[in-house]
Amino acid sequence: MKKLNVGIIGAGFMSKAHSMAYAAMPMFFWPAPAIPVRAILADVNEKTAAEAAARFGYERSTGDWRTIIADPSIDIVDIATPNDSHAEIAIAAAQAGKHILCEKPIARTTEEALRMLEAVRKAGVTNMLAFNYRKTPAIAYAKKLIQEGEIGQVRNFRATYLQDWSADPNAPLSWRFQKNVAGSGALGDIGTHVIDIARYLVSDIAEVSSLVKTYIGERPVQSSGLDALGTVKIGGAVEKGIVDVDDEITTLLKFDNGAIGSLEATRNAWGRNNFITLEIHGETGSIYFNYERRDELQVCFSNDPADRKGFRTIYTGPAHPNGAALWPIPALGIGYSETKIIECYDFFDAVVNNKRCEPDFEDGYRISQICDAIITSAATSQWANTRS
Ligand code: NAI
Ligand code: SOE
Repeated sequence: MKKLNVGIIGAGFMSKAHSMAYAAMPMFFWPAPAIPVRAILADVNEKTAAEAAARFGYERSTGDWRTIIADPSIDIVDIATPNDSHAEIAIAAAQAGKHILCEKPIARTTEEALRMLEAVRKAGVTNMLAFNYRKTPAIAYAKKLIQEGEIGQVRNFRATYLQDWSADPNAPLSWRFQKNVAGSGALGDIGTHVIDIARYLVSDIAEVSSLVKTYIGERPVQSSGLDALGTVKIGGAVEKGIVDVDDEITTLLKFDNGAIGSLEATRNAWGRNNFITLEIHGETGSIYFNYERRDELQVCFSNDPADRKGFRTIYTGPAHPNGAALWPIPALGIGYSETKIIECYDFFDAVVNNKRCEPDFEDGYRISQICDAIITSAATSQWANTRS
């Protein structure tokens, strides 16, 4: 069977998730499009790279990502670094003819995103953005129901992405609070996941009317170590640094296909952990999803008999998208890792069979334009067009 050599950049949270998917993908999807070979891992810190390579199963490591780009044996470059390095690495990888899996959001700015898009188009390499939540079987099944007309024309889409790891002002100043690294705050970090799902399930977004807030203006500086996402509390008199990104966004949406909706994203909602909810109302039915109960899709159809009309729960399993590859009966428990395994399968399938991968850099660029419109709308108190 064909093998493809992967060079991964970054040794943190996503490096672990992607590496696990490379190991697991052929165990779930067989025959696999190709076998991922975990060839080399790079991190800015050489010692961290060596440790992570041993832990995540890579043959070798390096302290310089350019080693991966220069290596002719590497087929795939996996970008699992913070957002400030996505553009530089992706453009170099495309110029070297490598296929690219890049973490979300595509970049810090739309200008960077456009340069990345132009580079992959020019090189003709397969490219994918890691908006993995849309790979959750229940969300893919919602897409199937909508495409098959089960709820009729979509009228309203309502989404939240709520977390609470940044609600405590003593949670440290992660790179996720620094505009020069992250680009934006909750908007780019988690809002983009639900913008991706909105575009996937409904249609592209034409206009937005938005509010953007920052509640906690400074945070304790993190002295060392990997990003701990608020789990390490720094108390007492400590040096503080400026937070220059948003804590929360809320926006109304007008879709290209005439549907309307709303979307909220914050990492400051006490009690909410990874609370991605979607409610979609169509002419003839409704769909509800909550990622904290991600095996389940709730559906309601207008033609159900009057005495039993209401939401009912479908547990995803072998009968649902990618379900047959995962587990033999419903409700065994789909997790975050499964979304990454499906993402890995889709990417390898696209590379080997020379297909367009979804979501790709074009989707990432559009999502970046939508984020810009959300910021513009909040600043001007006006509706903003996502294409101007
Ligand atoms: P992290 O902070 O856990 O790890 C980042 C790693 O990249 C660190 O090991 C750091 O030393 C390394 N690094 C930073 N700059 C580098 C450079 N120029 N060259 C080589 N190594 C470098 O970050 P995490 O959480 O893994 O996030 C990485 C990316 O993944 C971000 O873009 C983030 O938005 C995205 N992400 C996506 C998730 C999803 O659900 N799809 C979940 C978490 C993060
Ligand atoms: C932190 O908000 C984070 O790790 C995001 O960066 C991811 O994209 C999200 O999936 C989980 O939470």
